[in-house]
Amino acid sequence: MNQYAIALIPGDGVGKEVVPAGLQVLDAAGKLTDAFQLKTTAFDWGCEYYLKHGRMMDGDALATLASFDAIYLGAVGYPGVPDHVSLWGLLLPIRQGFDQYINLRPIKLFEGIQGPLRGKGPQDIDFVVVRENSEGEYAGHGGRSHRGRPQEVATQTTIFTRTGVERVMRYSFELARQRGVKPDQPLVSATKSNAQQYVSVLWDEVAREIGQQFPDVPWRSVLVDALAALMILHPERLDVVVASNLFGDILTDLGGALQGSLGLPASANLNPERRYPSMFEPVHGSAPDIAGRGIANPFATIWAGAMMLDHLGEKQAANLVMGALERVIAQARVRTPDLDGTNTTDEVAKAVISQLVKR
Ligand code: GGG
Repeated sequence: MNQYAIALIPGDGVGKEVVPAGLQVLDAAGKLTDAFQLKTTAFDWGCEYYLKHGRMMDGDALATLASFDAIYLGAVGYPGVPDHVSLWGLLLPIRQGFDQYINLRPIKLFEGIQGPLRGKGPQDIDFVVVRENSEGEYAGHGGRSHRGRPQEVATQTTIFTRTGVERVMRYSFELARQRGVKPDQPLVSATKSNAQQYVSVLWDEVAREIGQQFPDVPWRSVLVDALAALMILHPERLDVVVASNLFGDILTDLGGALQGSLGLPASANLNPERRYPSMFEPVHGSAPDIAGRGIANPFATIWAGAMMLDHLGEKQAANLVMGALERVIAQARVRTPDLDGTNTTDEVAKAVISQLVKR
């Protein structure tokens, strides 16, 4: 039996509710397949920790986390701690410190969910956004001077490196190839090279160079504003989208809306070379408005857990969890309020477990 050391960081708000729910499902999948056990260690890092200790996580957090096989994270951020403090104190140091340069965010409308787009069903909305996760607009480069004076200045420099763009492009072209080449769904590279004549032009040049190494994979470059419109008007034309850190973040919230609820989309922060642990999390944040009521949708966290199992090599269990999730959604009997249901987080997790059957 395989054993995996998993670091749990529930974090803030609903993160503390959805991570235990997700873990129940993953443990049940381990028992059912008799293939693996998750040895978990929970860390109480987050905004409450910050208010007590003046930092979001331990000073040696990365050294501690480095010994784990994967990290399962809930959400970060809570009123009382500025958002940039919580994000730069926990999530971004882990993504950057562990060189998790791929943020994989699948966008899929599940059977049984009424999406917001007229005339578009599950067959039309099924694509993956590959978000560059280590640099770009989130490089953390910049500063403020002359604070509070009329001449105050703030800069936030976008940094694209050739290495950084090459590796995210290569990953995306390989993913498009793996998903099966479809001439009517070329890989889309999100750009803004009309306005951003340095960073986005480098991005486009590298896309062309890497594209030449994948002559079988059709691709095109689309301005990010036009891409936002395309996601609404013709999502069926999308299969793999590669985008910079900020563009990818914004587009995938739009993608979450296309899925019918922000309680659904999941994401994987991957270090593809496996030099460091990868991290799996729902796309959504800590949702302080519903935190503590036990009604947060655990779907995204369970889905992120399935991505973690897949990454660990437990493909059978990952597929069983996804199948169970899809059946619960399709049956529409057990749902949290974001999907117009009346059930609790725990009831949804239990419903998913009840659908976990070997077929
Ligand atoms: N689930 C993790 C979380 O709290 N995400 C909210 C957030 O603000 N994320 C920013 C990002 O993904 O860049």
